Amino acid sequence: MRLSQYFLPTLKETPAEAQIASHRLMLRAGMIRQSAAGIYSWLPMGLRVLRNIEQIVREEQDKAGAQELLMPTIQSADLWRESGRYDAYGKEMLRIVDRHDREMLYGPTNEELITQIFRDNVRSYRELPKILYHIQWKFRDEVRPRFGVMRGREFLMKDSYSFDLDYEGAKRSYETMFNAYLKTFKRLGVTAIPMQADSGAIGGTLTHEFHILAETGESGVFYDVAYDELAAKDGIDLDALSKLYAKNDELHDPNAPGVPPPDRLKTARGIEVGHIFYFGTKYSKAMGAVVSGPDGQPVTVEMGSYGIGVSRLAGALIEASHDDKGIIWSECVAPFKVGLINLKSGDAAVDAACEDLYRRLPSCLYDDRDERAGVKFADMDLIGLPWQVVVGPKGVAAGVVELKSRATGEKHEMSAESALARLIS
Ligand code: 5CA
Repeated sequence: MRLSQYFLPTLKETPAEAQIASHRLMLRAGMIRQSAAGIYSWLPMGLRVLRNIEQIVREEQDKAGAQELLMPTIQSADLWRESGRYDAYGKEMLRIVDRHDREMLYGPTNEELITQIFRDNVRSYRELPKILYHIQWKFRDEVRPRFGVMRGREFLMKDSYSFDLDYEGAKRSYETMFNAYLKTFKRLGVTAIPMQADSGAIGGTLTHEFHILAETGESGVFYDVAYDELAAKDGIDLDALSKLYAKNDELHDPNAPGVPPPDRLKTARGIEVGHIFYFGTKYSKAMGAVVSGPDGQPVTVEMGSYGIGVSRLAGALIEASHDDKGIIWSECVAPFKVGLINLKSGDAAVDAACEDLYRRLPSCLYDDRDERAGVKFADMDLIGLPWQVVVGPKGVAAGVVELKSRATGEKHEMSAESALARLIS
């Protein structure tokens, strides 16, 4: 992509409404624009990141054996009356009336709809277990939408739902998702700490939240220092991990059994990027999701639900990785892998060297604008692509370009061919 043609409205000034780094940087780097309180448009640069996050989440769900489907955003109020949540959900639910005066709503989550789909289509225990998921926009009329996409009213969620014949099966599904979450966050380049949680409006007995550590996190977290040691290792030892103490500030009790001694107890702030629930037959019983068991008797299925805040993750990853100049993307979610800077657009030799690199780099944003070098450097640091290749008249004359790592700031001069060899792997 040529920057001269790209729709990338960057901002020099810090937007006054943004209180935290990720919100400021997403606005400044031309990723998002607010359209109403807590409702955002994703501009091309932001959408690329969102899609990359979504794809990693999708791949790990697929690997875990979950199957993707797509349910609508608009749901019928009657469905939610079956579970009793239509009244219970309160003001956070956006309620809509259609032209026939039928009550509808913009889905804040999908337990009811997936239970209906299951109940209408699955008859026998032989079809179990099943884990179904979708990646879809949700709406929750939050009292205080804030921090940009981190607490929006409209947001993108990956939500999975498991169906099993009995508790043992449901627990296996829960563990499968628990594992998939650890792998997902690891692939995204962050440590997410699973902690025992409160089940809130979803209901249930077994539930974990996954928190990315960041100073601006909304929740206080208390956890065993051994997490940091385990996270540094390559393979994740689930058994070891699940025995460690980790609680958010609402549930932390310094006097409870199992709390590590003060020198082993870490306090930090966390961003909740995932939340998983086992809730047994809460919805299946209320809505009649029943299969025939091995002995022909009807069995009410055991369920769980598993959410990841996909759009929240875009902000959370920036909170976890930025500096005073801008965003620092890891390669797996970066909108482009390389930013190519032409220091003298219009100079025939520099243009030719850049065009050649641009043609051969598969994921490259080429700054071909007629701008000062300082502006180009600042913009490239702001948008945070992992690699920068800088091409100027002196370098071209000497047969070298400069390769810079955004994360470390390290710069090396080398031939264009060596730079290409390093960047195309
Ligand atoms: N049905 C369950 C699991 S599928 C559920 O809705 N869980 S949840 O309420 O915890 O939401 C799942 C994830 O969505 C959260 O962990 C969080 O990362 C994200 N999320 C929740 N509310 C918002 C919001 N207002 N803005 C952005 N992301 C949100």
